[in-house]
Amino acid sequence: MNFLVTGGAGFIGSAVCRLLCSKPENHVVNVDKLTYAGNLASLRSIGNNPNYTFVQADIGDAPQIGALLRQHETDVIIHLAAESHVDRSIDGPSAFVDTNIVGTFQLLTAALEYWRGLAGSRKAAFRFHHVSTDEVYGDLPFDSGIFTEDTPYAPSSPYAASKAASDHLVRAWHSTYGLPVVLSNCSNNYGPYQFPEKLIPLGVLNALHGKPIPVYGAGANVRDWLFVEDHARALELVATSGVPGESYNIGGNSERTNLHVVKTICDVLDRMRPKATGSYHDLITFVRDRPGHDRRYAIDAEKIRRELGWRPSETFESGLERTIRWYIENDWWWQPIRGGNYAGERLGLSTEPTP
Ligand code: NAD
Ligand code: TDX
Repeated sequence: MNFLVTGGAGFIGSAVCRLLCSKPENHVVNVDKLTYAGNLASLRSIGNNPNYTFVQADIGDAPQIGALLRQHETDVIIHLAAESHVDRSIDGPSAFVDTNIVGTFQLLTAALEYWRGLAGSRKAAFRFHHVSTDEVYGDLPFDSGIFTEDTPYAPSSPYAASKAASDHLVRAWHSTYGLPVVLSNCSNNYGPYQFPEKLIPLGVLNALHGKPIPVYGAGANVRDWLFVEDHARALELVATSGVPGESYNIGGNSERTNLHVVKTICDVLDRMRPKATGSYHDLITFVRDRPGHDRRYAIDAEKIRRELGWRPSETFESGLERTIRWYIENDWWWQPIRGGNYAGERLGLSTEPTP
C-alpha cells in the first residue's frame, strides 16, 4: 500500500513512518515542512529504507501535494502535520490557523482532485485519514463525563479550536464531495522522540539537568495518557480498515493528574538515576496556570476496540518507564534541541512560580 504521511518528521508522525516502513509491502512518502518540531533524526532508523521517501514541503502547497499524490500513486493519506503545542497557540495563534485550518483545506483540495482522477478499485479504496485530538471536545468536570464520538465540540484553546475547524472541514469534504475520509481523536501521547516542550519530556530533561519541573496551577488537571507506539498502531488500523465518514476515539484508559505524572517521573528517576543528594521531587515547582486550561479529558475508546480490535499494549507505568529510559540513553537526539534555539525553557506564559 502506498502511504503519504504528512508531519512524519514530528513526534507521532515519525512513529507512524517507522511502523509502516517495518512492513516491506508498504511504501511511505513523508511530507513535512520541518518546522521547529520536525526532526529528521527521528527517522534515522528508516532514512535509507527503499520503501521510504522524504519530501520537504508545506501541506498548504496544493499543487506540489497533488503532484506527489500522482507521482507516488497514493492509496492512503495519513494527515498529522499541524502546529501542536497549546502554549504556543496562546502566544501566537496565527501559525495554527495557517497550518491546521488553511493547510488542511489545501490538502483536502489536492486530495479531492487526485481522488476524482482515480478509477475503479483504486478510487474505492482511497482514504484520507485526518488525525485529530480529544481537545476538540473541551473541558470535563473532575468527577464525571467521558468523551465519545458523539460528544459535541467545545474547544477551549486556539490550538483546539484550529483542530476542531479542520475536523469540520474534513467531514464537510465527505458529506459534500464524497471524499472517503476517516477521522481519529486521540488523548495525550508520550514516548520517545517527543519534542521537549510537552509535559513529560520537559519534566524528564529538566530533572536530568537539575532544573525546575514546572507544574501549572495546583497540578490537579487530568489528562489521559497513551504510549505513542500504541497510537501509531491505532492510526494504521483506522487508515486501512476504518469506515469512510466515521470517527474513532483513541485513548489509553490512563487518567492521571499532572502532579501524579511529574511525581511518577521523579520516582522513576530516583530509582534509575539517583541524585548525589536529595530527590528529583525537590525540583517540582508550581507555576502560574495556563489560561483556559481544561480541567480534565477522558476518552471512551470502546468503538475502536469493538470495531477494529485495537487496545493499548502499554500501561502508563510501563510506557513511562520505557520513555524515561529512552531519554536517558538517547541524548544524541535531544542534545541538539536543548543546546540550540530551544533551551528547555517554557515559552511565554507562566514562567513565575505561584506566589
Ligand atoms: P509535532 O508538533 O511533534 O509534529 C508536527 C509535524 O508537522 C512536524 O514535523 C512539523 O514540521 C510538521 N508540520 C507543521 N506544519 C507543517 C506544514 N504546514 N506542512 C507540512 N508539515 C508541517 O506534533 P505531534 O505531537 O506529532 O502531533 C501530530 C498530530 O497528532 C497533530 O495533528 C496533533 O494535533 C495530533 N495529536 C497529537 C497528540 C499529542 O499528544 N501529541 C494527541 C492527539 C492528537
Ligand atoms: O510545563 C508544563 N507544565 C504543566 O503542568 C507543561 C508543558 C504542561 N503542563 C500541563 C498542561 C496540561 O494539563 O500538563 C498537561 C499536558 O500539557 P502538554 O504536554 O502541553 O499537552 P496538552 O496541552 O495536554 O496537549 C497535548 O495533548 C493533546 C498535545 O500537545 C496536543 O497536541 C494534543 O492534541
